[in-house]
Amino acid sequence: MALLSDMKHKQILVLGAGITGLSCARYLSALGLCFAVNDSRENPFSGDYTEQQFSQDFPTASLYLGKWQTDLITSADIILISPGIDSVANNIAQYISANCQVMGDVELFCQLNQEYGLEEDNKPIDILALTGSNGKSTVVSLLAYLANCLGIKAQLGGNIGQPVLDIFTDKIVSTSFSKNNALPEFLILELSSFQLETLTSMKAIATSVLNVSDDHLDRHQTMENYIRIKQSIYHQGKVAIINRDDATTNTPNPSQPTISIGSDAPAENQFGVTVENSKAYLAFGKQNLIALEELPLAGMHNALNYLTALAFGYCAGWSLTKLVDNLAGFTGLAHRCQRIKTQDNITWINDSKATNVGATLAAINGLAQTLSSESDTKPRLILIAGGDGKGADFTPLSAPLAQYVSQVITLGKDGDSIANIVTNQANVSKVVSLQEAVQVANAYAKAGDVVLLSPACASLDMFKSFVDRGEQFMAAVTQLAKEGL
Ligand code: UMA
Ligand code: ADP
Repeated sequence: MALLSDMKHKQILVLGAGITGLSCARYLSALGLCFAVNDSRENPFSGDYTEQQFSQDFPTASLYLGKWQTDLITSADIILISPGIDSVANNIAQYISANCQVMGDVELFCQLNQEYGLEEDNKPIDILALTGSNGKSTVVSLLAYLANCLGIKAQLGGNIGQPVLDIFTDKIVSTSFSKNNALPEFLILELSSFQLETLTSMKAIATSVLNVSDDHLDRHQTMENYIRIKQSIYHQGKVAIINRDDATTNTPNPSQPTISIGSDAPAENQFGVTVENSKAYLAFGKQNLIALEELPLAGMHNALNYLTALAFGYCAGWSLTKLVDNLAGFTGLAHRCQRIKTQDNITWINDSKATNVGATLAAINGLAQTLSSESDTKPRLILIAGGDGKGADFTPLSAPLAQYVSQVITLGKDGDSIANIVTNQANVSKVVSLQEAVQVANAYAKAGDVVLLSPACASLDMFKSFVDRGEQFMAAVTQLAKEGL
């Protein structure tokens, strides 16, 4: 019980009082440990959670808000740092002592998982972990859905918004009431590059980098650094599931057992896509598994998402036949290319979760088969984009915008940067709000056209979150319907 028993004698500091920080507080408090929580913002809590509520929930904790407490940072033995906090950019790295253990919540979870696993009657929770610039939430949710269909006790955790330490907290809290609260057999873990930066001890059954495209370069500085952080997931798992279409998803360890997925026909024991009599199938080796047209999530990027989920299930020892039988039951997540309204035969698509260029490219390419900006008979695509670009280069969007998009409506902090890469400036409209963007799109659209909100940017310059942005978009479209515009 090295870490657990050790923690009782250590000064523990939780940095950040968001979802992660509060989950750390819940865990430490359930163990009865003393700790401090420090957040640089005056009011970091969301909803109606207050400082008073915090004191009631965590009587053994001290809370410091409004600035970094450098003295606490200097004297801490263990710092649990939230993923959104860049210790260098926040000028706190310099105060951390050389003997201090700095870890993220997932690192603490993984170390504890090994320790709990050594206890009598226990075994560590098996971990299936993935990262990538896009598709993480879709794949982990699909995988959790499939596990549930197969009767396997699996839990989702990580960047998807469910902090992993809650799994142990629930167990500690509930054993006082019931002895039957078994831990899940599998943890299906979504990891961001931020979480990977503080993670070294995960021992997963399988890990994957789904894809890598320009994202979070404001924090990671260069693509090389971002790719290196993403690939660090492979050092912490047995099998590497790689994407043949994207060389940056390769494992840096050439002798690691590898399964690949890709949009081409697969070799033996690999996953891919085959075409027979003009019909495309998901395939495993020579075996066609299911026709793509039978699956609800469209586009080649979603075919790769399906294949990755199958590859993880395969590595976990789940029945491939049963996995395939249940694939079509998963209908996708909100705010990811979600069709929300067809009014006057105009289709509105909410892809608010497209917070980087790669996701917007996938959305445009997915729609491209049915669209053409050159023909009057085919539907036209109108794109609403912009927000906080996080230092990204938008030029990869230039060619698809010219080829497939009739009108680009831009907004937000980096809206002008997107507008600048549009070849024909007559096809650009600049607006100041999402409501105005919807009005402008509606005025432009004709029957049969598609209006796509796929911002290629984070939302935080104008909205609380991508969910808030997506909901405001849907509300604005619904308002149009009410007004009969
Ligand atoms: N804080 C500071 N100073 C800073 C930055 C943050 O004091 O410079 C404080 C904030 O006031 C806040 C706390 O730190 O109170 C927030 O910590 P956080 O930003 O790490 O956010 P959490 O609420 O703990 O949520 C985090 C992830 N957020 C980020 O990585 C930015 C959530 O991913 C994740 O769901 C959650 O942990 C549970 O694991 C969100 C995200 O946007 C969805 N992720 C990025 C992405 O998907 O692209 C990486
Ligand atoms: P993440 O959790 O990595 O942000 P999501 O599943 O939430 O991924 O999807 C984010 C955005 O990326 C959405 O716009 C979605 O349509 C798009 N997307 C989903 N899967 C892929 C993929 N494999 N490649 C590129 N874009 C994708």
